Parts: sequence; structure tokens; C-alpha cells
Amino acid sequence: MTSTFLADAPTPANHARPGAEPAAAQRWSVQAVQDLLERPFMELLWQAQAVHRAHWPAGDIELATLLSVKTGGCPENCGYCPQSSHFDTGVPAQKLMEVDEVRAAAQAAKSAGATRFCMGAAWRAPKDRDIEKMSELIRTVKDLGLQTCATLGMLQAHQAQALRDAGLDYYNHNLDTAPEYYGDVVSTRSYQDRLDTLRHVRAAGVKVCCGGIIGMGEAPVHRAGLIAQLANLAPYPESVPINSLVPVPGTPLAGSAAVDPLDFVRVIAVARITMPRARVRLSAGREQLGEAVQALCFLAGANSIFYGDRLLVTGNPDVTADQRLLARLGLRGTPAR
Ligand code: SAM
Ligand code: DTB
Ligand code: SF4
Repeated sequence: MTSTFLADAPTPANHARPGAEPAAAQRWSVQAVQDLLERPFMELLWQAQAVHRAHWPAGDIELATLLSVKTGGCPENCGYCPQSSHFDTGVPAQKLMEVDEVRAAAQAAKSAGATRFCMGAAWRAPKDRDIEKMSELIRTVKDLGLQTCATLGMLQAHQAQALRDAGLDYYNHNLDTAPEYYGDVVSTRSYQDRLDTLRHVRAAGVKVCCGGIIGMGEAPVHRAGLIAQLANLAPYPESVPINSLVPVPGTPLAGSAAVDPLDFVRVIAVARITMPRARVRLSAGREQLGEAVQALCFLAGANSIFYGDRLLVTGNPDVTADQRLLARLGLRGTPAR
């Protein structure tokens, strides 16, 4: 396809054409990502859609269901999170769910059309005995024919390996924002801690699900910094969840200024352009975005959503509303394999 839009677009540092598959050695500078974010909106969407069509079947949306298997009481102080024990958000701490309960939730998700099931636990870092219990949950979900994902906090190398041995397909561990802004959001762990866990996950042969949150008061350069970090992981993540902050009363970030919805769409588009083969997931905050903005996100290259009436502890559009929206847009859930 020839287009003056594409000809003028910012490219990675080694000048690969947009839409070409970046090799591991290609790096996106923060400036190149920021230049993309600042492109005229229509040109950016055109470019993102062209990259999307070159790498993915049109109309295919992955449906991933979340379940909080261990809720609340987390010792970390992530400023956005309703599950931190540092903040008074009214979320009670619970213990790990039983296998039968998780199996029933996974079966219900599968019956509703989900192909991927992600279990979240509000741990800073699981203990080895937690990994044993999670391994049983992973085997249970895998036996139902679903892709498995877990997000359990920081992992050591042997723990990632144990999860892989149990059948874990993906591990979700977000970088959340640029390194320069991270300390404004959480102080109980470092950016390097996050990168270390991602390295252990990769080394164990588990696919990486890693993204961030928009709307935490970050500057445009921090949005560019987050995307550059993700795109420069070698290789970049297989899944990239882009969350819009869900402001939860009691959390330090609850009063953050709302994101301009079109700026959120821009971030999705830039994630698609810089990580062509990643599943870009339109994640938390879909209720606030509304259906028209979600449609723009799909046009910008989002091809996955969290599907189910709940995220971890906050709300999500209900399944019938999502089925109606996908049908109205001519989109369909990824078929089960
Ligand atoms: N404890 C694990 C961890 O931090 O990696 C797993 C669970 S944690 C809730 C998973 C991700 O959810 C966070 O990294 C963050 O990106 C996202 N998240 C949490 N609270 C959010 C909120 N209020 N709005 C948007 N995203 C949120
Ligand atoms: C991700 O990036 N977003 C999901 C999932 N990974 C685990 C979590 C969103 C949480 C939103 C607030 C809540 O319900 O706790
Ligand atoms: Fe704990 Fe994860 Fe919430 Fe941070 S985001 S407080 S680590 S559950």
C-alpha cells in the first residue's frame, strides 16, 4: 500500500518501515514514539489500521475473562489499586479460592465465549506453597481447553518454571508507566523488580502479557516512555493490556484528571504500530470510555478485551452488552482452537 501518511511516519531508531516486523535489535526511541503520539489523529489511525491489517485478521477480537482468585490485603502501595492494604477502599482481604469455585467460573467464561482465562492474586510475591496451589488452578483451567494466564506479583525463576510446568500460557506483569514516573505511583518496589520478573517469565518459556495504565497524571512523555519500554523488550510482549485508570475512592490516584478519550485511542494506535504482532488489549476502564470510543480503539488496532461482568474488583461492561457491541461493529470473538 502506498500512502503519504505512511511515508512520513516516525520509525524506530534503525529506520525500519512502519508495518515491518521489528527484529529484536530494533529500538524505539522515546522521541520516535512521542512523534507518533502527536501525529494528526486521522493519519495515526490510518497508519495503525494499516499495520493491523498487515498482521491480523480483520474483525477478530480475543475475549479474555478475569477472575480475582485471591483478593485484597496486598502489602504493595500501587497508587491506583483498590486491593492495596495501604488504602481504605472497602475491599476486604480474602484467601485463595477453592479449585471447584475456580473451575465453575472458568467453565462459565468458556460457555460465554472466552478463550483465555486470567487469574489474579493480590500478592507482592507468591510463596512457594502459593505456587503449588496456583499450579493446581492452572491445570484445572487448562483441562477445560482454555488458554491460561496468571498475574500473581513478582516471581523468582524457579516459580515461573513451576507455573510453566503446570501449563501456564501467559503471565501478566505490567510496567504500568515510564520508569521516570514509576516512583510517583508506587514506592514499595522498583521498575527493575518488574523487569526482573519479566525476564524470569521469558526464560521459563511463558508468554509475556505486559502493559500499563493511562490516566494516572502522567505527562505525554511518560506515555511515550511506557510504550518505548514495552516495544523495546526483546522480544516485545505477546499481549499488551492498555488500561484506562479506574478511579477508586480511597486510592491516592482517585482524583486524577480524566484522560481525553482521543488521547487514549492514540496510545492504542501507537501500541499497535510499535508492536505489530502483539495482542493489544483494551483493558480496564471500558465502562468509562463508552461504546463509540471503544469502536475507535478497535479501529486503532485493539484486538482483545477483558470479557465478563467484573475485572478484579471493579466493574466491566456486562457480557450481553459486549456481545451486542461486537455484533454492531461486525467483530467476532476469536474462535476456540
Ligand atoms: N498483584 C499483581 C501485580 O501487581 O502485578 C497482579 C494484580 S494487579 C491488580 C494487575 C494490574 O491491574 C496492575 O498492574 C495494573 O496495571 C492494573 N490495575 C490495577 N488497578 C487498576 C485501576 N484502578 N485502574 C486500571 N488498572 C488497574
Ligand atoms: C491488566 O492489565 N488489567 C487487569 C489485568 N491486567 C489483571 C486488571 C485491571 C484491574 C482494574 C481494577 C480492579 O478491578 O481491581
Ligand atoms: Fe498489590 Fe498488584 Fe494491587 Fe499493586 S497492583 S497493590 S501489587 S494487587
